[in-house]
This record gives sequence, C-alpha cells and structure tokens, in this order.
Amino acid sequence: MISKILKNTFCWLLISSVIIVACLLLFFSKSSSLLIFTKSDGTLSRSAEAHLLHETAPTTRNFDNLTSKAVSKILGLCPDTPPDLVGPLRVEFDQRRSLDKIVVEVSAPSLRMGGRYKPPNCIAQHKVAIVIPFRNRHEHLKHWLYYLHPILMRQQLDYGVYVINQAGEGAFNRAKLLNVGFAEAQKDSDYRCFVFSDVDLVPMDDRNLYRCFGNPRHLAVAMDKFQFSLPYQNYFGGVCSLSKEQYLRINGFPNTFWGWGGEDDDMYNRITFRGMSISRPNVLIGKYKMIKHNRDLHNEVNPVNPDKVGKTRNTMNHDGVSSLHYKVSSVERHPCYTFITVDIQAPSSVRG
Ligand code: UDH
Ligand code: MN
Repeated sequence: MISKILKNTFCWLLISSVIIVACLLLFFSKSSSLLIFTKSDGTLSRSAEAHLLHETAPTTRNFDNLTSKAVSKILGLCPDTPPDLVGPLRVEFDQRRSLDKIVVEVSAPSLRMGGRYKPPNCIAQHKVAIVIPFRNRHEHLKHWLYYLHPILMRQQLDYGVYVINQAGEGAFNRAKLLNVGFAEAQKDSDYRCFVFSDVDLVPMDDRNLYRCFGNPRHLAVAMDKFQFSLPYQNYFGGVCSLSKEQYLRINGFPNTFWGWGGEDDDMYNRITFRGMSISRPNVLIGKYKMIKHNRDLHNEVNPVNPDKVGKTRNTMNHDGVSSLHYKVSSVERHPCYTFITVDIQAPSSVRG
C-alpha cells in the first residue's frame, strides 16, 4: 500500500516537474527574442545572429532527433555580398504578360502568399518592405513582379511586396501612398527597411541592392529616360530606400503633394535638413529601364508643388507620417504581392 502511494506521488512529482521545466524553457525562449538588436541601417547585429543561431540550433529542440536533417537547420547569417548575383540583366517590356504565368515563373518554395519571402538557406540580414504607389497600372505591375522577385530572392532579402492602390478618381498622390505603405507594412511584420519604388522601374543590374544603408539611398540613378544619368544632382525620384529610423527622422514623405512633381525634391530637402546625405550606387550598377507610358489622368503636373519645395524646412515637422490620415478599403493577398486599396481623401483635381 505504502509503496503504491509512494509510486503515485513519485509519478505526480515527475509529471509536474516536467511541466514546470517545459514552461520555463518556453518562457526563456520567448523572452530571449527581445535580445534581437538592429542597427540604424536596419541590419541585424551580431548578437542577433548569435540569438538566431541559438534559436534554430537543434540543442533547443528535441535532443533525441539530432539527425542530419536537424543539423542542416543550423542557419548562419546570409553573407554581406549575396553569392548568386549575376550582374547586368536583359530587361524587355514588349510582350504582354499573364499574371498566372508569372506566379509559376517566380514561384519558389519560400515565396508565400502576399509576396513574402525569406531565403531558405541563411538568415537574411535585411528585412525589407517594398512599397509601390499604384493606380490602374496592372500591365506595369506584371513586368515589375516578373523581374523583381528573382532579383530580390538572389539578394537574399527577407521581404514583402506592398502595392498601395489609390481608391477613386481623385488627384493622385504618390508620396502619401508611400506613407500609407510604411504604416501598413508594419502591421504585417517588424520591417526595418523600406524600399519605395515606382511600378514602372526595373533595375538592369542585380548588384543594385534593395536594402538600407548608413544614409537614405537613391537607387534609380541612371534611368534610360534620362540617358542613363542623373537628371540633376539632388534628384531623389523613382526608387529609394530608407531604414525605419531614417524615415522617422524626416517624418516620412509629405502628404500634401497632389498630382505630379516636387515630392521627391521635398524628400531630398528633408534628408539634408536632418543632417543626412544621399547614398547611391554607381551609374553602371544603378541603371534602370522605365516602361514607356503617357501621363495618367488626374496626375497632371501641379504648378503649386515647386513652391512648396521651397518651404520644406517649415512644413516637414507637421506634414508627414505624423499627420497621416487614410482609410483602408481592402487588403488582398495575391501569390506574389499584397494589394492594399486606400482612400486618401483626394481632392477631385490636382489644384485641390
Ligand atoms: N502611378 C500610378 N498610377 C497613376 C499615376 C502614377 O500607379 O495614375 C504611380 C506609378 O507607380 C508610377 C509612379 O506613380 O510609376 C510615378 O508616376 P509616373 O510614372 O507618371 O511619373 P513619371 O515621372 O512620368 O515617370 C511622368 C509622365 C511622363 C509622360 C511622358 C510622356 N512622353
Ligand atoms: Mn513613370
């Protein structure tokens, strides 16, 4: 009898201590995720690498299954220079593309719904949201997806593609849509870096890295439409990248530039007024092809925008991500992009 009671007590003690140990293990593994540090350019620090190595190491998982499969799960940080880049690329826009075909062509086991991707064989150093301002450019978007997904994969980024679609027929506002993309992408994941790209621009060299740097980066430095050179020294249009810290330091993009022109120059001013400079690739690596198009309806040149660029110093503190108001109409997850339709309270014409 006594031995039975002892046996039962021992069993209960054993079971409860196993549960307590399991709970403690779970608690410490969760709280240690707070130890991930990122630098101002959005990259992971070495302590984060150590942590991630630890987290993926089989030692924290099942000791019994220390098989070769488990060993292959020990991932290191991806190298600074991605090993599979090919350099110059051939980019052509003459054929019409089918989205279904693109989905098959760019598909990779690690590409998930909504256009989210992580490199399968290493831990990405760069967690990047790609934000595209959009309205009624579906043909352009297909070319962009077809070319960019393979490039971004070769660059070993942990990335997501966010197409921010302006609802309605009002005046177009590229910069406000980009602010919306910054806010919306972060609802998905803790992005550290943001690449803002026009839908009609495709890089002609995969060494042009879609990541963040010590200063805000201008990527589209040599477009075909400007004879493969900068149209002027302070140009910051087309494609750029900013870390979360850099973006917040300048209060993001302005919200008040309706119609075409000026918002990129305002960004240039914001960056220099906050004591930063522009980082750029060289003109060989920074070549871009733009899909030829006419000016869109409701995105006419706005003659008041250049005047506004003269006032950035006064406006930037109260016109930006801090004063951003919009309403999400829908969020659609497609196989290779997330499509977010937003009402940005647009006036009916660019002059308000
Ligand atoms: N965009 C849209 N829909 C629009 C307007 C703009 O999606 O209706 C987005 C798109 O991502 C585009 C970006 O905003 O790439 C910039 O607009 P844009 O391509 O019109 O600007 P860009 O400077 O062209 O390239 C200006 C008009 C050029 C007319 C040339 C006629 N030969
Ligand atoms: Mn264009």
